[in-house]
Amino acid sequence: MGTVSNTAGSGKKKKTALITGITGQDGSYLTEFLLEKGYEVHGIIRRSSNFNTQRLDHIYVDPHNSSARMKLHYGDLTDASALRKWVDTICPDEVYNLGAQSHVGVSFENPDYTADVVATGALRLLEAVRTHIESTGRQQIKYYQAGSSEMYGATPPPQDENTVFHPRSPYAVSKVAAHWYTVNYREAYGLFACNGILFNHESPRRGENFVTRKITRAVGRIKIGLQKKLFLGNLKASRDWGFAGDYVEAMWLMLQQEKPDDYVVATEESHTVEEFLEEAFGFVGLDWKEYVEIDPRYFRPSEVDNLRGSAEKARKVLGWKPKVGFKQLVAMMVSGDLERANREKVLVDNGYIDSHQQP
Ligand code: NDP
Ligand code: GDR
Repeated sequence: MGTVSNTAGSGKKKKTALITGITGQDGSYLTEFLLEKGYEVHGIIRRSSNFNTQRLDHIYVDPHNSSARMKLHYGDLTDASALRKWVDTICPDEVYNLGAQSHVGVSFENPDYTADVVATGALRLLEAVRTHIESTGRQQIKYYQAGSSEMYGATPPPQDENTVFHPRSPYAVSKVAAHWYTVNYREAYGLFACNGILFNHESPRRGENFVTRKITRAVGRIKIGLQKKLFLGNLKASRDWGFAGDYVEAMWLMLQQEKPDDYVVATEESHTVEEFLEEAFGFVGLDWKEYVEIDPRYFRPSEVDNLRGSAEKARKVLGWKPKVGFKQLVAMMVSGDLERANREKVLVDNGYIDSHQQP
């Protein structure tokens, strides 16, 4: 945990960002992106019994070192007082609300908690920002809300900023609430608040229980002989999959505009889970049909069949477009997981772990 400073060694004022969800996939890419731009980055992390900062380890600098520009603070989206305290202490220029119980399937199992973190958590953070501005008389703090294509749910593609929301899970309903809280704080209090409506974005840092990473992890392990089967649910679902590294730039661009607004961020191309399997197993010369089994446990009570975004507004207004396409994304993820499986194999072969454990 570091002390809070807003000036660079040169005396030049640095921009400061506060990120919830900094330990997640997007949080780690956004932190790298902002550090590269010269920001000081503060992240709110949850206390957990195991370290949860693996995605940040490669950019972590001991806070005792005066060059450290990423600082981590304990807090939680369920804890309004902590959120207000960190906004007051850090006085950020930009706040990125990426924290969430972000697994759609899990949200059916933990609906109440999901709503608390995703919907009310966003409200708590907006309120912390609003009351901080009100009580300090400070200038604007820019706020980014991590919205999701899941909000469109049952509404058929292509989906853009004017498409009607029809959420299909407690997670998606909570994201719709967070979306409208954000719009309301913009309209009611003039807050510079933006909703990014991001379609699925993946990377080698994607959580291992999302379908893309679950597949690429299995491909690596099956190829190297550490795993025999892969159990999945609905293979017919279609998603617009992009690369997380590209998408964090769009988040930042939204906060650099003159006026706050909402934007869809997507590749405008969609593929089924089956097509992802074909591409991922095919990349290492395997036929997925020999390894994949369907386990109804992974079916959701209500499914989102088809998401494909139209990102014309982001293209025109933000000048944003994705750099990584579908095949490149799959190749990047499979290569990463093949390398990881090779390292695991060394440990398994030498008796340090068994093949079910992860290093
Ligand atoms: P991850 O699941 O990888 O990361 C979620 C982050 O939220 C983690 O840092 C997690 O901490 C943190 N978090 C969870 N619960 C709380 C809590 N109670 N208080 C504070 N922080 C909490 O998600 P992604 O990086 O993939 O996604 C980032 C955001 O974007 C999320 O809000 C997600 O819903 C949204 N989104 C994601 C899309 C995608 O395709 N990736 C698409 C559209 C929206 P910990 O590490 O301790 O678990
Ligand atoms: P999604 O991502 O629900 O789109 O939410 P996920 O990868 O979990 O599912 C995509 C599709 O694959 C089907 N599926 C499986 N999914 C998982 N997780 N595990 C399986 O075994 C499996 N088999 C088939 C699912 O039914 C679904 O149709 C992600 C999250 O990052 C959200 O936080 C984000 O808001 C949206 O993307 C956009």
